[in-house]
Amino acid sequence: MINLKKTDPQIYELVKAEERRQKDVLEMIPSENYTSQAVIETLGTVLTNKYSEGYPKKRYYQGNAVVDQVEIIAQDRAKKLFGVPYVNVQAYSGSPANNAVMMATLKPGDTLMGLKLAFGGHLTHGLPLNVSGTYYNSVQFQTTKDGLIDFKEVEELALKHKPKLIICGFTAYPRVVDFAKFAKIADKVGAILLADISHITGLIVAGVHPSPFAYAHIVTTTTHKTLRGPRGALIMVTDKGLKKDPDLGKKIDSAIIPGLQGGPHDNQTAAIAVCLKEASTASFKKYGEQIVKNTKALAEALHTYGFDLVSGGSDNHLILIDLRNKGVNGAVAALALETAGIVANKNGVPFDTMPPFFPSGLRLGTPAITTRGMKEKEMKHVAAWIHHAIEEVESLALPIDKEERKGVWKEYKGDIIKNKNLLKIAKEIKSFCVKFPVP
Ligand code: DSN
Repeated sequence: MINLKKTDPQIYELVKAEERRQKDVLEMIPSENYTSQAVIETLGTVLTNKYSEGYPKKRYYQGNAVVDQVEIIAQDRAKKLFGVPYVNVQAYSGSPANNAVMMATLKPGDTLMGLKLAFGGHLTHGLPLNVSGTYYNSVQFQTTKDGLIDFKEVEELALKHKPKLIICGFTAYPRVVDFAKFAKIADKVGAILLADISHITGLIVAGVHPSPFAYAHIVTTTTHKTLRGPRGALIMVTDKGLKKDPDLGKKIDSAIIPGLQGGPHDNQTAAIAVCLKEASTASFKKYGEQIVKNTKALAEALHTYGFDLVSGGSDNHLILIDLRNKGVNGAVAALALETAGIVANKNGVPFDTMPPFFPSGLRLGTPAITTRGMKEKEMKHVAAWIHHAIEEVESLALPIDKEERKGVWKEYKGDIIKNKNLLKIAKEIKSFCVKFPVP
């Protein structure tokens, strides 16, 4: 980065600071990961200079002979890896990808169904504040008290509202997604089934999570979570999807451009191609398997410290802790953990009575620390650190009253970031992390 250092030392220093931060802490946000140096190099290439609206061999601008080859390689690798007949690699990220699917399959006012955000769904699965919940008639399902998809409710709602699109695949769901059950319901009402597998793509590639490709009509995924690529997304149409509507691929292409986007980010497309090559290796499969082993080991260890895990454990890469039995709010816990060198995120739990900024839970994931080479043995240390960090803040209960909470939270924040025991854990974690280099 010699040029960046010379031109803009301020940004250079910030990039270096972030590099150090990512090395020194346990990154445990389940949607984050460390991408390879090959992917990072690709993002910083001259491909960023090009405009290429349109699709390979059908562009609105000249000079795209090279970009065409890049995009075709990305498409072919995705088709091969996932066994699909159609893919669009241009969506800027997961939310635009899901928006494109809605634009391709629905008219404004049509009905879609998805899991409520507060129960582990995503913004784009029909949240009333999101475009998916304002332009379309969004019917939302939730989970049972145990945090499991309530298929009885899903079926009842589907039969009553006859949605044109049903979305499954979630962001804070620690259990296997039963794509076959969703497909049965979608087929019964003639709906298109969209599987948004963003969180679990790496696990599906590794064969440690059931695959949606025989069941869904459309599959979307971000490329930067367990798939470990650059930020970006894939929209795939399955054989079942093309059978239902042979024009589905064309409709998605048109929804991306001119519907929602302009020129694709060609450096990102190239980096997606690189990540797909990496994902087709034996070592990627091992990494995917290890994610699940690590999460199970972490869940078991947390359980022994009395943590209440939503659904009782995990089948995938993430754990959702209901902190109410510890008397600690998710916001307090997340800040305590960050101070201790463990980066996670506060999260709602099923039937949470607290607001999204002060939810009752904590979401933790193992993909990034698995990429660093940590295994089951290390998960025991991680659980112990989490336990000790939460113990430090067990006396810091947040008031229910909003105004009262504001003042108390400000005071707690100041105390937490200066807490000597938390800072001591951060030091231990920093030296522990040296043994597990980032890619
Ligand atoms: N923000 C992502 C996550 O953390 O799950 C979803 O888009």
